[in-house]
Amino acid sequence: MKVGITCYPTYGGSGAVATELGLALAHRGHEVHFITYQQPFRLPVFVPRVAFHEVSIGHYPLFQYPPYDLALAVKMHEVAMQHDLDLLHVHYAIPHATSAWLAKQMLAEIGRTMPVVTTLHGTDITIVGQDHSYHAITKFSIEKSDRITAVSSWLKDETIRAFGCANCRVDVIPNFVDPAVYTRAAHDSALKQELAGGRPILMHISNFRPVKRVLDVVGAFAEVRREAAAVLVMVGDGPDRSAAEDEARRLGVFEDVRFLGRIDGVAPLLAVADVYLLTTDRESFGLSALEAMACGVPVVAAGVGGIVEVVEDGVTGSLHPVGDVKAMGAAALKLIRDQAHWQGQSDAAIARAKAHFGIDDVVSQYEALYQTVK
Ligand code: GMT
Repeated sequence: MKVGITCYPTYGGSGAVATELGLALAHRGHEVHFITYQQPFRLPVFVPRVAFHEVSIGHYPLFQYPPYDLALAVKMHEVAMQHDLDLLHVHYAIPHATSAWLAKQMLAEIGRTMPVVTTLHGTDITIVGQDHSYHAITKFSIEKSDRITAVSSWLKDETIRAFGCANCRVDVIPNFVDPAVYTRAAHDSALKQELAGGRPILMHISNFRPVKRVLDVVGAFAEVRREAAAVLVMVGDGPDRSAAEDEARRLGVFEDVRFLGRIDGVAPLLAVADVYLLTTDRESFGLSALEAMACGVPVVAAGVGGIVEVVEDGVTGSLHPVGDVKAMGAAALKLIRDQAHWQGQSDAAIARAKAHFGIDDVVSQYEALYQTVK
């Protein structure tokens, strides 16, 4: 099949999932066209059967807000015609599902059918889509999609609740991980010495947006640090990074926190971590938690949203009330102090990641879905 994929190309789970899916589809012989404003961050320079089409936005002094969604629709229309696409698969509803609907209408004018598959990822439903400025167009664009998928059952239910589209058929296709990449065996363990001088490593990866509650990550680490030697590795960047740095200073643990900034390939880092911390207050899935689990890293998280479908409480990590940094700290401390407990959760995490979220199985689910609209 010839598939057009649109996503946010910069750092973030939805872009990572869309890109890994495109690469896996190409590997299976499909032709994949990424249509977005920048080369997706997980897309290597050249891969057979994969093309990147850059959306360029015309500027004009009248435009205080250049209309990216229109430029995207035009590029989708152009790529669909030039490459005879079979379908458009958009990741994150706003504005991608709307642009795809526009492109579909333009193609219909010349007698071309263009099915649109929309994958809902998280804040497109839970935050941005519920903002009054975007609610009606998000509901419309979701309802006009030929197929809708959500990355967790929780997100599916939340979509139906927030948009009232009781008749929408939303299929749950979870995020996935490649166990050949996300494994301790594939990476150099010497990095652990480099980062932490052999001390246990707690890790967090995100875009440091308020929803991630990165101050709680630092708070939980401070609980651990009070009792044991350890290092916190914070990967990523975003609006709350400075506040997290300040919190580390305030709690007297700044010397033991490494703020690495934005890093695209996180597998080598996860492969040397001992505990993964995820403190988000509304997580639709938690891709980084899954990637950590695949690397055998138990996850200590706030037990909300779709994260409870990823992390099995007490088995592959533990789930706690949002903001309960004491409980999260205590759970992390137990993991780094009790080797047998850590090993049990680590083994279970690897097994769960492979059994429920393996790349081959999930990509097949998308392929099957595509066949229904082709
Ligand atoms: O919704 C977002 O915050 C953006 C998105 C992203 O691009 O990082 O994250 C969401 O999609 C990921 C991939 O499906 C999920 O793993 C994240 O849980 C989800 N983020 C939230 O729900 C906060």
